Amino acid sequence: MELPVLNAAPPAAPSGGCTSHACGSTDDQMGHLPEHIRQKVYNHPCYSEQAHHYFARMHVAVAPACNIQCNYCNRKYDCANESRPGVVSEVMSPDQAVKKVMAVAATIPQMTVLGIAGPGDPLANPERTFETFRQLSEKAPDIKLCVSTNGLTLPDCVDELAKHNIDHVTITINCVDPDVGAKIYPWIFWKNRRIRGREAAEILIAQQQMGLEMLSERGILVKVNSVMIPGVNDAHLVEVSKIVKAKGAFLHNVMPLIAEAEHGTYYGVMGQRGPTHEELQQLQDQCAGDMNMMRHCRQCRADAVGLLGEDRGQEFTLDKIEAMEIDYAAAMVKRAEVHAQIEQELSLKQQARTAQAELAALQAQSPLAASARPVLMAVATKGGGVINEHFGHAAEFLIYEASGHGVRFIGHRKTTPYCEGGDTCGDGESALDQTLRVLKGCEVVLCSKIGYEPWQPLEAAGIAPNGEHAMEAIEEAVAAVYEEMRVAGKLDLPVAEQKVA
Ligand code: CLF
Ligand code: SF4
Repeated sequence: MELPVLNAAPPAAPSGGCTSHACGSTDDQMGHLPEHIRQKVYNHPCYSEQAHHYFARMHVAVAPACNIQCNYCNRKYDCANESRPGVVSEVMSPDQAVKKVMAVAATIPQMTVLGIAGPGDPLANPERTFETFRQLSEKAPDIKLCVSTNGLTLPDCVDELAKHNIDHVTITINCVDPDVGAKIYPWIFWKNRRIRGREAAEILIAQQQMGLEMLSERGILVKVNSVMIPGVNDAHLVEVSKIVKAKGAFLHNVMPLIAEAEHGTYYGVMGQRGPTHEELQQLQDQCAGDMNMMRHCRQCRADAVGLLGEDRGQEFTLDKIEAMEIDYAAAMVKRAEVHAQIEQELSLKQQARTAQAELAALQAQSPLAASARPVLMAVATKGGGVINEHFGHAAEFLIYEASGHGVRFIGHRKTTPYCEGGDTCGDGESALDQTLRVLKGCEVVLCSKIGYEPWQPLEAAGIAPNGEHAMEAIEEAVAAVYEEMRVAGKLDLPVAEQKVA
């Protein structure tokens, strides 16, 4: 059977390259990337911020075992190096996993990437992990394959990874100093022995670094995940960023520690706190001087399905998959058509972004830029790069910073949807109160619609609700609102804070 070839051309590189200070996001640097690397990232929702609005990923939970212990992990849950702690995925066999992937790919043509990320460490389960990859590279060659690991056995697996055309590998590297590592990893299981303390961290770090170098030599793209643990490795992660970049890592994803006592992890029980939104952004900005930073990670489940931030797993339970008839050759034709449409849209968006970046570069040189303060805006979206979500239905908001230098994406914040939250949630906090707390620091919230009721509390909290840019491209709408604020004189900095342009 001859399989159709996907439209392989990624959106054309912008001619001007990156001219705004938003450099540091993968997309703004796409124009500088060699063609073979652009091919690998343009439709990978984790490696390209822009792609995550359009393309979906899925995980299959085929890897139950782990060979190390992290202080933020409890083995009852998914590997917290990629997933939110407290989330449990059901383990499946490689055969079941392959069937599921083909069912999802046929149903959600935007799904471009299959990742194995748990529930334990994929490379501590090499037979199950590689059997899944082997079958998929044969049966569904239009799907990119991706894996995430703690790195302990990575050097032994590099040849096998290359053999199955696995182009994207994530290594969780929380430290390069064994004294820091000893505070994060109580033990590792290595050469049939449990090794503890500093010696364990030393071995783990050496294996991670060796694995990173070996992958870079083979041209496999490496993303490094780091869990930010305040007081343990936060001050150290800028150094980690420098080192992994020098060794060829493509992207750095600094994720917040989530430690709750009810998860039963060492850090949770000991009351180790996670970082605030501000602390996380500050560290990401510091690391961005040295590396491309990922800021749109959703800490997915080991069985996640759909766009980042959505979970369509319930549509693909084993009984439902059993009942599906899948004609994968026909599905590939459909997938190729959908991908071509998205690529066309991305290409147009890229041209608009380039024009916007050039304008922002000009504006940045004007005295206005020096006297206008940056503003954080929250955006409700269901994907597609447009403002298309009702305020009351949003389970998360994307956060953008607008300034005289342009618009940049800085992260996302989760909440309980206002319309589904009832009167209270959690420890008595109402859904609206929770959203107000989550949006702290933002001055505008952009959504497709907003009811009368939350309007006044938002304004009282200093957040202007705005439903006037429904279905518009996010970055253009944020820039337009910022310009309106500037014209209305809402952006003037106190004289003492104005820089000389
Ligand atoms: Fe999965 Fe990870 Fe591959 Fe993406 S997730 S294995 S690189 S396909 Fe992505 Fe999810 Fe963050 Fe991971 S948003 S947790 S970074
Ligand atoms: Fe848990 Fe993942 Fe760490 Fe293993 S590598 S202990 S599964 S967080």
